[in-house]
Amino acid sequence: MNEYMSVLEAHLTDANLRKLLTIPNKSVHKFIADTIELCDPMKVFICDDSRMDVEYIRKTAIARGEETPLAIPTHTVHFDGLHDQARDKEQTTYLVPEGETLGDQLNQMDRKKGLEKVQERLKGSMENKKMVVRFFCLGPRDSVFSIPVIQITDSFYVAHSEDLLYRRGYDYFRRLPEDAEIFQMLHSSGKLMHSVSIDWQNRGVAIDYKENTVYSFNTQYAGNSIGLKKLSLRLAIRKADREGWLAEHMFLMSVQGPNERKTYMTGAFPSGCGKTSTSMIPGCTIVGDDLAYIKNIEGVATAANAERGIFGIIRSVSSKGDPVIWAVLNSHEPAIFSNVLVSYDGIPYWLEDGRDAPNRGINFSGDWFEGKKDANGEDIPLAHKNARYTIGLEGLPNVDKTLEDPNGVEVGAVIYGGRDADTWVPVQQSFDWAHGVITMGASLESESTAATLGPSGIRKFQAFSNMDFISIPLGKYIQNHLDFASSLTEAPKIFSVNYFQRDENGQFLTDKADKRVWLQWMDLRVHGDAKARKTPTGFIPLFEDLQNLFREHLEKEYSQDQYEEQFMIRVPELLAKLDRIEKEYRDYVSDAPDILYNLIDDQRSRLIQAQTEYGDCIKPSVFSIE
Ligand code: SPV
Ligand code: MN
Repeated sequence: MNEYMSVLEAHLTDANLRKLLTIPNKSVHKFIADTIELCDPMKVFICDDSRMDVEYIRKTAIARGEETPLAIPTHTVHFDGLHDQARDKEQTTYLVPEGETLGDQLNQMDRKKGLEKVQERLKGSMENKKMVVRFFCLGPRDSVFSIPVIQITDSFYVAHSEDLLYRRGYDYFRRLPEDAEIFQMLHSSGKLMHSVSIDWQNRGVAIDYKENTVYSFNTQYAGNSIGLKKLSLRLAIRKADREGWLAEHMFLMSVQGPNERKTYMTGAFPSGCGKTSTSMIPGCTIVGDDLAYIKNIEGVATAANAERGIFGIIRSVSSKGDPVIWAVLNSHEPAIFSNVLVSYDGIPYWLEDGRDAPNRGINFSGDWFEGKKDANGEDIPLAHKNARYTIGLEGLPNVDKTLEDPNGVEVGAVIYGGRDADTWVPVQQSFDWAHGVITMGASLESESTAATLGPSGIRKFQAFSNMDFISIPLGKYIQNHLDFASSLTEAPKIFSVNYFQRDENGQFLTDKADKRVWLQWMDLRVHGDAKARKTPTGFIPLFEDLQNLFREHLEKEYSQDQYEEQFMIRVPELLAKLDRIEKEYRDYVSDAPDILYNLIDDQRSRLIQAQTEYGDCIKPSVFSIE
């Protein structure tokens, strides 16, 4: 008998209490009892991952109107409120104990004050509602990557989404030692109207890293509410910092090279910049599209996917451009669509899906018809730009067979990329690990997208594509990356990519499909099978190698003109970028390591020297082959 028993006994039915008490961990009992006292739910449901319990969650999400069935019986749609369509960065705050700081770039407030605000927001938030308790495991179960997570929510949509996205963990929790480190997630949608959070002006996400607990309130958008996604990533980054590994906003995939060899690559692109579409490239297999944990296991950089599903952007997914996703979204594999348009016969539509859209239906604004305006007189689009789909990975024909491997996979390459109109070439390799960490990861910039609230298309500093989630001072985070390689037998190769280069008329210089070639070139470089030209910013491909790869993998003729335009070194733009990055660190990152400034200086000198010799725009062919 433990001290929280009276609260649990008073609020749980015998059946639910029995399910809970097979998990012996007292901190779990305490978290649940404390939440009951704070949020005052009418009922409590403990989910034991049995088929019956999991089905109950899906059915209740539908019965409560948080989801609506679609024409395909395994599919549902969920709508978020008009003002709750993306991650709210402004209202996402770290609760920092007295005397600590996370540096000038992260939103933070005094922990004590923050906890008071959280208590205020969550007090009585589950009156007249049922509270769901679920147990999950981030990373494969029973592996060095596993992190147990308890999720409490009053949203059955959240509990259902997590079922598709994460590994069930009830049995795993039953085996945990008493002192296991557990992440605790507490979410409440707050006041609802038509199943939508209406108190969005008081929404927030508060990260109490001291207690490994994250609170989310008055929101339902998955990026703010799903505890195992970005809420846990922020805690995982701190855990990784303490334990000497890396928790990253990265896909993890396998590229097939000559003779069927497989090279695992992990890639960090900001939200909405091509992580999912890269990991879905035909001919490759996917382990994960959003969150990777990378550990040094016996001298080898080894990675696993924290998740087992995809919460993907659906805009512009079409039968032609994304045949794999398209097929899954039209199959009977379970799926939750969010913020799409639903026709009266239950078919979901979204922006740029390549179909003729109906001119009316239901969307996030309610009944929708073509020409419908919002309060400001602006057209309401048929679906939101950040509309999404939620699916499990196991239903995909291209899922990599290591998805559940507790040993993870060896990482051959790490890729950094953003929405960058005018600086980086389509693909290049860093000179070494430190050069890649500093001039690629730490120097990443990207235009903002609809994945976060606020205007899109604004160039922002986006170090490691992880700026929205980094939860330790940035200089320390960079130093951790530098240190990570020092005890590896061989560090992965680091590359940068840029799918968003434009010419002076604003036209993209590369095709969506071309990324396959950049990856195949990386595979050759990882195995020492291709030479490269050494530019001031990194190693770039030879024209002949790309020409062959375009023929072999895309049946496309790649021209010398394309090569010269795409791989031209744009010196003034690159120098301006170095200045912006250096200023960012000097102004805001007091703990940036010296090597960052040294490597930026070196890159600047190489660029200036090349500019003196060859001018502002330098053809790739002038650089020597190594
Ligand atoms: C992202 O925005 O990076 C996502 C979706 O992957 S979410 O973080 O859940 O908003
Ligand atoms: Mn993401």
